Amino acid sequence: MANSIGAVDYSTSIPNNVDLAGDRRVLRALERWHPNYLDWWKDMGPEGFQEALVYLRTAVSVDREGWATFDYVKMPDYRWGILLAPQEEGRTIPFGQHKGEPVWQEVPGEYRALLRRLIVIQGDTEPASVEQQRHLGATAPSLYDLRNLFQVNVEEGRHLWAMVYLLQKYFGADGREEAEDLLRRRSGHEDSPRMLGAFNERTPDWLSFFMFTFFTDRDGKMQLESLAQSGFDPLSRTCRFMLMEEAHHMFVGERGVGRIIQRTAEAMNEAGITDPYDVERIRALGVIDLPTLQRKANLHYALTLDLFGNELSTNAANAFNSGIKGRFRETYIDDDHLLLDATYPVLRYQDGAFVEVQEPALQALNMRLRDDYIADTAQGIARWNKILNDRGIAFEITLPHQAFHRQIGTFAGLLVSPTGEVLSEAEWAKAEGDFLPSPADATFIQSLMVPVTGSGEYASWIAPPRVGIDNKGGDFEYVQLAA
Ligand code: BYC
Ligand code: FE
Ligand code: FE
Repeated sequence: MANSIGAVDYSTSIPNNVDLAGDRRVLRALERWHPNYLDWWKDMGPEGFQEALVYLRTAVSVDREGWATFDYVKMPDYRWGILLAPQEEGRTIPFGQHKGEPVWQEVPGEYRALLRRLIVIQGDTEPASVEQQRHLGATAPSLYDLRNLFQVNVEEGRHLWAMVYLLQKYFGADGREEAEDLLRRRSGHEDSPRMLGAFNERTPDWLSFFMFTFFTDRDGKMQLESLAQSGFDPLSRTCRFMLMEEAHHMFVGERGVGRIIQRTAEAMNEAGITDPYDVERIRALGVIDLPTLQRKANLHYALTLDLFGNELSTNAANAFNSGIKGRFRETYIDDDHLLLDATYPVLRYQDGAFVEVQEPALQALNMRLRDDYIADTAQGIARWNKILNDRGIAFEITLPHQAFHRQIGTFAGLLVSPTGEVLSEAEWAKAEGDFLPSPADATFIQSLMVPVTGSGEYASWIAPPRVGIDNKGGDFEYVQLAA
């Protein structure tokens, strides 16, 4: 039995700390869903490598200390479990019209539809990212990176389980249907695509993968932090545990790009190249030039900003007012947590200029979360730039203007350069290749995507990590490829 705090019951087919053994209805529903999940994993999960032994982290506890163990596992044998952060005694709803009331352990009837929709959207992104990344194993730059890819993949799979548990436990028959649909939609599919834009884009190469985990998994962090504030306690507890795994995903992205930047800087210095725009000579060194990295960053940043929805949103206002979705670090914010009279500055394009307009704060919650995201992202970008600065390379990665290349919200339809000039169609067409990855960039990056599978070997375009995973070295055999 899972009775000590944090302990997870591994005796049942589905590891959990929610006493599934004592909840036959939900256990049976999940056991029925499980084979469909495995079918999905085999069809849409990592291509190849299903027989390989991967040195994976598995969550075995929800205690902050020592919550995971590492061991060689075949991915289909990964123990996808249902883990909720421990219940906090006496927790009250931290915001909205029910502020101060005890949190809900059951779904409040009047908010059922709203809650279900948010859980489904969150759930939909998790398998989508696995689908987007499924071809990358074939071109991994090292066994270390291959292992990190698969770690991210199995944990995104577990995040799907986390949302499916909530649907099966709290939403009865329609929850069961939603759980099936989460396995039915496909990233980029013409007829049944994933729900949000960025999750239908391709992740064609490892640079895209690292950019995605840096930029888009960070949207995951922001959204999960907001849902972790929820007055619906099971959602809050679920998200709090997911966030412990999420940190690794962003680490993979930040350090992945960081190691690429490092390698490029070192190769430039060794070859005596000081001009970062001397692209042909830099590419000839087998490394990725910095302007190409900037264009990739531009693309992933813009796609990710779209995930915050419209700047002004009644959905967001309702979710906050009803205590379902809070703000980033809600409990640390010093205000009334009701926002009925508050305003918030929202960026707009008006009369030929970008201006901030004060809007009702409740309506502007998507904008606020996007601002928090931008600040969080900027810290990672600063660490990338330090790598360049430390090696004397005169180049700075920058975040493009918020209106650049947007498809959702008030800037959709505007043609805006990364530095924030509004362009004509002709100007855009002429400069697009400087702003966004071009077909030529894609061809060049693809030319570098050759697998490197020897222990301790790394592709020409990426530096080895300073330290490995679980205190192992960079030359540890992180994946034992099947004979
Ligand atoms: N693409 O009122 P609005 C992660 C829709 S990532 C397509 O502004 P709202 C992860 C919108 O649904 C985190 N459609 O919307 C990362 C709405 O449709 P309906 C995922 C879009 O609700 C990496 C309509 O436009 N979690 O975990 O205020 C790897 C009106 O918009 C998009 C969440 O997002 C778009 N980009 O805000 C793995 C949290 N944007 O209802 C995993 C849950 C908007 O009128 N979701 N629309 O038919 C939410 O909180 C909100 O649904 C959103 C949208 C913030 C996404
Ligand atoms: Fe996730
Ligand atoms: Fe993630």
